Amino acid sequence: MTDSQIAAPPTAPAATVPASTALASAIVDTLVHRIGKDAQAARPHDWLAATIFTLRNEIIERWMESTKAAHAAGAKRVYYLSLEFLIGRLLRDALSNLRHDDEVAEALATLGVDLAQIEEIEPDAALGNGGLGRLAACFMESLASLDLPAYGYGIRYVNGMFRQRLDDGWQMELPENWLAHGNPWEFERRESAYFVGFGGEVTSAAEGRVHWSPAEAVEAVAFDTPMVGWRGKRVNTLRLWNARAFDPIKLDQFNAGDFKGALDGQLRAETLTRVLYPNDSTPAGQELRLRQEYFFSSASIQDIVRRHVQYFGDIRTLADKAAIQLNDTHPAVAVAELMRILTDFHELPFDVAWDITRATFGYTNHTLLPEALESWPLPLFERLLPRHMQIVYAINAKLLREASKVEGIDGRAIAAISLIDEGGERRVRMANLAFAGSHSVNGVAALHTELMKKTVFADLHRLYPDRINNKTNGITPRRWLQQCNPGLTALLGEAIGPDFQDDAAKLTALVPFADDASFRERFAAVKRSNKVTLSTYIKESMGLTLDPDAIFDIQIKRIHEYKRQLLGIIETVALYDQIRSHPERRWTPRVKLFAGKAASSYHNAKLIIKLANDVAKRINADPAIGDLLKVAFVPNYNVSMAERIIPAADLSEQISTAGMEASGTGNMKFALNGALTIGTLDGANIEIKDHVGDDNIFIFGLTADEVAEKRAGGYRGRDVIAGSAELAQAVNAIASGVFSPDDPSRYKGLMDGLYDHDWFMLAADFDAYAAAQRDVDAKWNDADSWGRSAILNVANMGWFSSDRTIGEYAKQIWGVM
Ligand code: GPK
Repeated sequence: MTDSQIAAPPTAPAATVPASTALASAIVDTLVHRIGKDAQAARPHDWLAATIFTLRNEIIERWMESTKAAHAAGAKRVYYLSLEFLIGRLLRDALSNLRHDDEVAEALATLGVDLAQIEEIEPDAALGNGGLGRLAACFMESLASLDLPAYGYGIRYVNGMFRQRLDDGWQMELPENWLAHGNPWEFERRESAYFVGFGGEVTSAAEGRVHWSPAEAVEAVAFDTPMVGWRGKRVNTLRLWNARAFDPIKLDQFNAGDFKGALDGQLRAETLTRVLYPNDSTPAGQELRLRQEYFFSSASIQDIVRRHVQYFGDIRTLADKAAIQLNDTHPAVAVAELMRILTDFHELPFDVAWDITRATFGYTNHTLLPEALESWPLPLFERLLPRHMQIVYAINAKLLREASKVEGIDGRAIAAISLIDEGGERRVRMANLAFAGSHSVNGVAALHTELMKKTVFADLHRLYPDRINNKTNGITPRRWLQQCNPGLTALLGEAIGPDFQDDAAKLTALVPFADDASFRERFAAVKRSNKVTLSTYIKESMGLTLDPDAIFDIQIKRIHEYKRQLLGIIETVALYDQIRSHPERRWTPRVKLFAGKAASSYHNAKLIIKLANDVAKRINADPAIGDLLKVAFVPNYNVSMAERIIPAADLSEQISTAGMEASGTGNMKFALNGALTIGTLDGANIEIKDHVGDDNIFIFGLTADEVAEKRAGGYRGRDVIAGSAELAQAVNAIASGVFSPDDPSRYKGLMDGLYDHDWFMLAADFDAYAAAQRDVDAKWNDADSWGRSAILNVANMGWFSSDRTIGEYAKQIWGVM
């Protein structure tokens, strides 16, 4: 055999049509027949829709296969109930997971269309506020990637998270209409519709049976979105409910000339799924919110029960075939809803129903903030859900009977365990209901889980000592490394091969490269190139020029006092003052970026946004500072913005008051992309430190225990501020209007708060934080040391893949692996 014989391919390639050409004609065909436009008339949105519809065909086939396979295997299914899914864009995710990105880019290029450009116009599906909602989205992706049959259940909000505009530095909230151009990803399932009732009364019938006749009802209609796993291995369903009136128009009223009244029911129903409450870590407390919670919980439980009975026949085996996870307490009423269906419809005895319910549910807690614990005024709960109120009482009676038998549980503990808060206005405690109704209750990072046992759930934990467990959060490395940082992904592939894409734990193969000078150079070049890309965006969108060789120091997350954006701003002001006072010193150039939304009713959070903007305005315009310090507050932070910013970060700010951030997940995204963390011993920062190593992270400040001690010991910010010249100078400058000459007293109250209570221990941590920042400068100026640490961060962050997290849930809570 000759060489030329070996080399010759068996078929002549010239005759076959390249895949991209076939794909291009498929896209044009979709454009013409589905969108109704030809290539000449098509606008970018039309190309986007045509591309998605074309890709969808393959997704649908895999989707059906996945569903059939689970059915044929009689598999147990996972149901993730969440009032929030912060999905972001789907096109790049689906293309990348199906490994079609290059092919589609090529096909579109032959049509004169730039894939990157049409990816940019896809709206973010922002059906969530922050970390909790994004976690749900990462979990959906990992469930599919691990080939686990799973459904996400939530609400199809017409208006998701608001769009943030800054007017002279003040946050303005504008509605975000993500459905304006239609949503090519969703499938309306008119056949999957359920009756959801509210109000009315409960009557007793024969043989102790009860009958609830609701005063009003809406129909819940399913909209399904495919969730594509890595390599398209599996496609799961995200099922979002839309509310619809049964009787969309009252014709008699309409004919009588009452047009508005005729459409009342429709409007009332639609209002239910119209908007996401833009609160993060604080309950909304309004009746509409409780209606939303019950609406989606009821529809989801009905759907789950229907599927189980259809596939398996016997309702008593529900817990063997269904694991329902409650994402925080927002769906906790599902516990009472399942009890209602098991007892009122399937006529199971109460105790049997209770055993099934507890075996089916798991509950995840996401915060210890006492103000965030959801509870509903009892009269409201009873008026809206009279049958559920009875069930809650019955569960409570059983719970308190059990509790009273346990040694060491006294009257105080009983009151704390009770599902009803009897102190003052009586309220239904949703966290206690979720805890009692679940076989597993988990926290989201090791410290958080320990604090759950010691604080909010101390008494329930004494009653059920085996129930609380930890599942440290994770992030999907597909979106948060491969898709958002193609440069780094390619470099990693060259160094360690492609295996890390299938198993993020394999990133540890990168460890030896930290000591390879030429690799460090290439790694630094990728980071620099990402910084240039971000700088271009900031220049175009905000008109601000950034120096890509400065440290990119970034704090992006919801604005919350406990997250301490204010600490970052005050330290910026202190640094500004130092540079001005000592221009002769060799300062390390920095870019400080902030971004995040504030709940519309959160006064201090909005004031902190304004302060960041005021500080930026003054510093950026100061000729004495030049390029040494630039500050920007980037408007309208969302998932897509995070994907743009995180790959360009050098320094990740994770500076919450210790004990207050349950986990954090942004912290994981930054470290995975090679940023070093400056942070407190809080949430998952602790575990990040354990993984990346003490030399590769900047830890500062009080521990959670020390914070608790200080709070108990009459700590006063005033005393600390008096003892720190730098801090006093910065606080006084802000308080006296240096940054707000148009309204000198604007920040007086905010700064007074630091003197008077300083609940978040900003003053207490300031000096340690400022010192850590100077350590950052020193390390930055030793490029080898910085580069080594950055690489070791990437190498050791694989454990924080949401595949690992979901694997733990699957084995230890759901029993599906
Ligand atoms: C916690 F309680 C809540 C909430 O209402 N919203 C929310 O995003 C976050 N969270 C925590 O604050 C983060 O520490 C955590 O990483 C995230 O949930 C996911 O668990």
